[in-house]
Amino acid sequence: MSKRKAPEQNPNSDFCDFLIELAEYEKNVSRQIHKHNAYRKAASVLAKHPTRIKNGQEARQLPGIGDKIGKKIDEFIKTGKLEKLEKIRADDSTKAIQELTRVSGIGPAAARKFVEDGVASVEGLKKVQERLNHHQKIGLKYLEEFEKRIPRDEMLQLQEIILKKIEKYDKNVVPTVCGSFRRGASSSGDIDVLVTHPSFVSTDTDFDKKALLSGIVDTLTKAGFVTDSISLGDTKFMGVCILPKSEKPLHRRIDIRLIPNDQYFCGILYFTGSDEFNRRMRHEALEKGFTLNEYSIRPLGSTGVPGEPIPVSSEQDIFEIIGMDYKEPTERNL
Ligand code: DCP
Ligand code: MG
Ligand code: MN
Repeated sequence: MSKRKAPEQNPNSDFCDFLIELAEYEKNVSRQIHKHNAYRKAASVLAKHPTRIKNGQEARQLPGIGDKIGKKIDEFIKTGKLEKLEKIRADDSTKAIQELTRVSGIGPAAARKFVEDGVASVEGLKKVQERLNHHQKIGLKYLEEFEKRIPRDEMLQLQEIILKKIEKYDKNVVPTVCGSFRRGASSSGDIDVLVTHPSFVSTDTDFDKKALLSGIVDTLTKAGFVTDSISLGDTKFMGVCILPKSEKPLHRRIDIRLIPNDQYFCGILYFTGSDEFNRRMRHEALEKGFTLNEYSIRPLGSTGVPGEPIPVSSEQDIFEIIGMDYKEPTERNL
């Protein structure tokens, strides 16, 4: 979690830790994404709070912290632990599901299925390779490497190669590295690249998307940058890359998305995140009568039916339409 401060800067780090552990449980095991989001939001609010929270009552004054989390904070202060977490930690199938979802390509549903079929650990997975799909095999192969975050310095070097190779392949292609990197994060979990081409617009059904994207992927592969492909569709590549020629390169997850020119700025906005920032901005848009997603911003008629996409030629345009002050990517770390 890039947004977490080091414990010495965060007087509420122990609360944040248990909230994040609960959030992970809700996402991976009980699969209640709303609860997951609620715990994460509470953790991020507490992480930013400058002083030590004294009790649940005080915590409830903060946005995103309600009665339930307030009670948990009281319980934690009083007993030094949480009944709910103790139970979660002690449950074998929960532990197994948590362990299996460490593997890229194994989500909560697949993990549950493996556990039901008697495969309850990463070691167990290695013995049943034939039951894994291609993505899961790669996830298992690079498990430890994918779990290591990418320092910003390496992100900058990776970006340089991506931009250089793509420019060489086709100078009209416009690449942008988004995700936490674009928000200025000191480390990133993966590399999120968006590319567009001036002659590719969403209404054009003739444009050969597949040729362009696979051409880019081929170029990056021949350069020794892309090492594995997880999946290659018309507009989305999921794969693995390394810093070529470095001594002991770690394998990193990379996604490359090809976006139509007219949807590029909504795409960049979305894939820059953070996810919490996106949720807030979508909410703000709705209040002003617009619907915003990764493709477009559209006005909502009085009946709530979305109209045609509003043309935008920058991220600023989108903020302006909604009537929000522009936020630089580095100010979107919510
Ligand atoms: N995104 C979103 N909602 C999701 C998933 C993603 O809005 N459920 C958007 C916002 C994210 C961006 O896509 O910032 C990229 O997704 P990542 O999972 O790669 O997240 P980050 O790049 O922000 O963080 P990390 O450094 O962990 O990769
Ligand atoms: Mg990312
Ligand atoms: Mn990503």
